[in-house]
Amino acid sequence: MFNVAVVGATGAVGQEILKVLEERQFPVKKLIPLATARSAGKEIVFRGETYRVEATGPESFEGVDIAFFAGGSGSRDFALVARDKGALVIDNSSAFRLDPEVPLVVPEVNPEDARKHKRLIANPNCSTIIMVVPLKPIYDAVGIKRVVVATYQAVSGAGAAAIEELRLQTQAVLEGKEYPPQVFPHQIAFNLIPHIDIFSEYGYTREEWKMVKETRKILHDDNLAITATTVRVPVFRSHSEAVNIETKEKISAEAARELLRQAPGVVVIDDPQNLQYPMPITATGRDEVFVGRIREDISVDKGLNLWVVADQLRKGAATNAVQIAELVIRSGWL
Ligand code: 2RA
Repeated sequence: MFNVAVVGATGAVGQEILKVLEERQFPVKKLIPLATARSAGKEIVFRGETYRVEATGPESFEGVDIAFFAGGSGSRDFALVARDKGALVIDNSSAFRLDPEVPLVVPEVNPEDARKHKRLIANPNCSTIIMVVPLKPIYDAVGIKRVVVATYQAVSGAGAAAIEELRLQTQAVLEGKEYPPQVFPHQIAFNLIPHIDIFSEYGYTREEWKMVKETRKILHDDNLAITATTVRVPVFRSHSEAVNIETKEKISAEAARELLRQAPGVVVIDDPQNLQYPMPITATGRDEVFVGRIREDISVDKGLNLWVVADQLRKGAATNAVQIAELVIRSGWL
């Protein structure tokens, strides 16, 4: 049994981590829910017990075995404090993801990387996790030369305030009222915004670069060509991605479907004749990555198109983080 801290326990990801720990009966001896000073004093419920959330401080990590950092900005220094005090830190922020000393792990894809941890393991970005789970079996079977991905990302990826903004703005628009954007740069209700995180090199956003660099790190392939366009859509929960793959060897749609059916953490829903394909409402509340619309890209010799959907708060964040901890414990790598 372990003393477990959850930093950012009142946020969208932190709340989900608590839920996943409870559902998966994670061996929690003592729970320490932490947050910023602003959220300290709020109450959370875990396994039927009410806890008062404390403000995160250097002394918060005394005796902590495992610390889940939900990924809020400014938690970087505390992650290092927790690690130095002896906790295994699983960090959902982007602070350490590309650090060569820090494993970036999706348990279905690169579990062995976790073995090399120095008490700090990074959880990849949600849209990366969702994509690499179905890419991995194809990568192993036939090799991948290039990936072109467009995302359709739910507002909950931007946190609890973003969920509220979509809800209130949708109501306001329907009532013909103004609701100026606060979280997003533009109106999100009845709109799409081709802009997630800040703009960076070559006109790509940081979210797009995360998908490129993190995927290469997870698959250990710096030569993988990958380009992304990431888009915010007025969906509350679960990200979708249109993934185009150029493979090294040819694979038929049927063979890819079979591979994906066997792949850990993947559910194939692909029966277009009966209108069966995954959608955000299919994936919400689930831990698997759903794949459908599997077909050959007939514009090239060796190509595939996939439609991929997953609950980004669960598999894209909380579930993946808890699965990393389970992997480390199970493998005796703690
Ligand atoms: C988003 N990628 O959806 C973020 C969350 N990690 O905005």
